[in-house]
Amino acid sequence: MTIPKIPYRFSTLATALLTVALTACGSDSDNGGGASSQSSQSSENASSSSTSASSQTSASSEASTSSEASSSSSASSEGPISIEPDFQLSLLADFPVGVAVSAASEPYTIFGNNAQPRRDVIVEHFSQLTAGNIMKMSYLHPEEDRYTFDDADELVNFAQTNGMSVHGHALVWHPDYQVPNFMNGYEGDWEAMLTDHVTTIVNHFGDTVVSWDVVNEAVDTYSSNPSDGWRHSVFYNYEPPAEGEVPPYIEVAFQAAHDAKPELDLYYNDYDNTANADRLAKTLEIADHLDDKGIIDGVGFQMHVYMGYPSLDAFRNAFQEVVDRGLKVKVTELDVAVVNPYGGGEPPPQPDYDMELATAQKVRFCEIAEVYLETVPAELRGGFTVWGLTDDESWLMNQFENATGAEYDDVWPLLFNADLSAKPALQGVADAFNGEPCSAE
Ligand code: 9MR
Repeated sequence: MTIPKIPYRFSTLATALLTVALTACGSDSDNGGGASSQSSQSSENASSSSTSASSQTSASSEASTSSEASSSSSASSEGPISIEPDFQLSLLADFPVGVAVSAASEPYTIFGNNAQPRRDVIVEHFSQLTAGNIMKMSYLHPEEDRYTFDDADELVNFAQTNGMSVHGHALVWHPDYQVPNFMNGYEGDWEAMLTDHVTTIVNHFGDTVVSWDVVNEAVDTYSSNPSDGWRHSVFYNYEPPAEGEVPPYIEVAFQAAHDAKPELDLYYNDYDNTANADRLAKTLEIADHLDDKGIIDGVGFQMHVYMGYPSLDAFRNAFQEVVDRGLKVKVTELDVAVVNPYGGGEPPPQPDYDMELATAQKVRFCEIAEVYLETVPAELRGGFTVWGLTDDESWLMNQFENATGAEYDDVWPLLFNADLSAKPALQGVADAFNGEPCSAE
């Protein structure tokens, strides 16, 4: 059942919001950051995620939801820098506008007793949900003969009830804490096993999940281990590819998903495939191989990016490569950290998230969305998704600390403050969706 989106209302939050007049400030977007920053970011991706994954399961949802109310992501003692939007973001776009959410008993779960305000904001501004965690392999398929769908079903039902779709993430992903134990060193018929995994999950959700990251992060051009540019994961090791070939497990997974539900949109998803030429080339190698077989619909660009890096031209170029192939482009995990700890040398100190920075970030979000709209024709727009709702729930603070040792209380990468008020960045995305110039005004 699809319930139409409700008209704009924000009264529950209105009194808490401080409407601000944005001061003029230029954009950092094209100042560059350097490939090395992206390299370090990416090679650390999996290890830090491990930490956050385990910490997530140990905290209670009640603790997290109550802390939401008391913590503020703004450096200002006068409260967070916020706007009072007179729009619903998703109604400004004719493609999915998504947000990654926590569910079940995770911190920041949208199902906590105190999470109604969080749910309200999500329903207000987004038309698609991605499960940040609970639809990964080990959650859905912990043992070879056992699938656990209850938590994901709750999320999918919530989305449906509120007129939102769900993007599935992710059918095949390598980190060892996400891979079900039985898949490690699997000694049986791995093709049949992986086909069963994909088929069972895709069939379970049917059309309630409209698109999938079928394979996530199969490329590894950073670690010194693989010289072929492929991640030597448990899946790769089932059957390493012949030289110059794409690892066979990727095609097996896509073929199974396609055979199960040919009408769904099937994506290959990866990070650092905008500015990093090697990673983009490998991504396109996968896309071309699957496209020749007619079993891929698009490429997902995670886009964990910074204020000044990558450049807008890098985004444009990467999107264009996919568009030129007639495939869809989906921004799957966007966040824009206001500090880049990988820029070389000592990680910079935590900045003051002041009006100038909030405004620059507004422009940056706007420009990214604008490039998406300018480069990707309407029929190839798979969607535009941010990786979390509020700044305080972002994975990045853990990531940066684990990767560099630098501690940041906040890096302000998302569209909403910890108290659920909207940031100027939300206005930036809205400006782009409305076809208005990206402006600091
Ligand atoms: O944000 C997610 C974090 O909460 C989890 O602990 C982690 C491990 O499951 O995964 C994070 O999400 C990752 C996504 O699934 C794939 N791209 C990179 C994301 C950030 O690490």
